[in-house]
Amino acid sequence: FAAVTHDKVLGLLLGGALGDALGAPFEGRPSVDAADLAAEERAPSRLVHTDDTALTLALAEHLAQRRDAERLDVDALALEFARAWRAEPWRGYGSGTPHVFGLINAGVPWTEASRATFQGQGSYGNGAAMRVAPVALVADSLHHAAELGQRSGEPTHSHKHGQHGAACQAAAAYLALHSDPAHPLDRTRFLQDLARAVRSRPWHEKFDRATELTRNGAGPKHTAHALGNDASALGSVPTALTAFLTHPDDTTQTIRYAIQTGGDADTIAAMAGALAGARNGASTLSRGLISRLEAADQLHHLADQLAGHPRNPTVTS
Ligand code: F2R
Ligand code: MG
Ligand code: MG
Ligand code: MG
Repeated sequence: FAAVTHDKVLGLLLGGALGDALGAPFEGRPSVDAADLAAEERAPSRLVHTDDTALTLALAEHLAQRRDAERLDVDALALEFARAWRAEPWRGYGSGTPHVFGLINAGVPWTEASRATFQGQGSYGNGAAMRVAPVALVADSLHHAAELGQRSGEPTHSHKHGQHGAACQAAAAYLALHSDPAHPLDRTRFLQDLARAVRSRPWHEKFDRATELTRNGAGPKHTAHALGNDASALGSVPTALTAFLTHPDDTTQTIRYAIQTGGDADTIAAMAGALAGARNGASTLSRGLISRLEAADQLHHLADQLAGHPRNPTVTS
């Protein structure tokens, strides 16, 4: 296990936001041309984030402010998420989650509001997974990360697949954060560890397929076809994992691969970028791209707070 440095904490936050903002113009496209993506990288314009980063900021702020043993107050968190949506409803939210947030803002308890969507089934979307990575910064074990991830998902995603998506991405972020970039990542072991943290058959089937895809060096289109690229948790979290496990030592390549899976490109790239950023640190990210990131200052400030969090006593700079 590697020490959790300030550079890794910042890498997790900036990598996620960069994936989101760079992927945003491509969300919903069935496929993404490498030339279009290169043009987006070269453009001088500000990199504007979407709901993925807006809610990640809300969760990171929640964690930074709570230094008690519980770390997560789900009742307060539900209100904070709903307020973040009300402040900026134009950030590219879909339809399900804003419905839940509207109910919460009207005083309906989240336990009820989260069950009001999809004919009472609740959401199995990737919205709980897309925002979850910061919980890895305050977790003291792999299972703790998965548990915090699942609980942070509950206010909006009452379907078990939506919650397992958050548990999976949180556990993956924990493993990436504690991995040593000086040594090659053992991909098979990474996925075996995840399977211990997320005990659900459909997820295990996805992990097996991801193992095959990374072993065979599958490209983004092949991976999207095999694992999915939609806004469901099961159809995007394993795809993001595969992007990271294909390029674990290069955050920029991870993000490019994730965006080129197409479909829910901002969210797949946000999740993959957080994993690669947590492993490789912020210092490996392109300064030019980071300087264009809308939320860069806010994320730097949160990294300072979370790197000094009592959960991270071993942080070194
Ligand atoms: N929604 C979007 N982008 C499309 C709209 C863009 C926007 N209108 C614009 O103009 O810019 N992006 C963001 O939403 C995704 C995260 O979704 P979340 O928060 O999980 O939402 P939701 O609606 O609960 O679930 C997403 C979709 O999954 C399907 N689904 C979920 N549960 C279901 C169930 N029980 N039964 C059937 N279908 C279910 C639905 O298709 C939902 O729409 C991210 O991409 C984020 O970037
Ligand atoms: Mg989005
Ligand atoms: Mg290396
Ligand atoms: Mg999206």
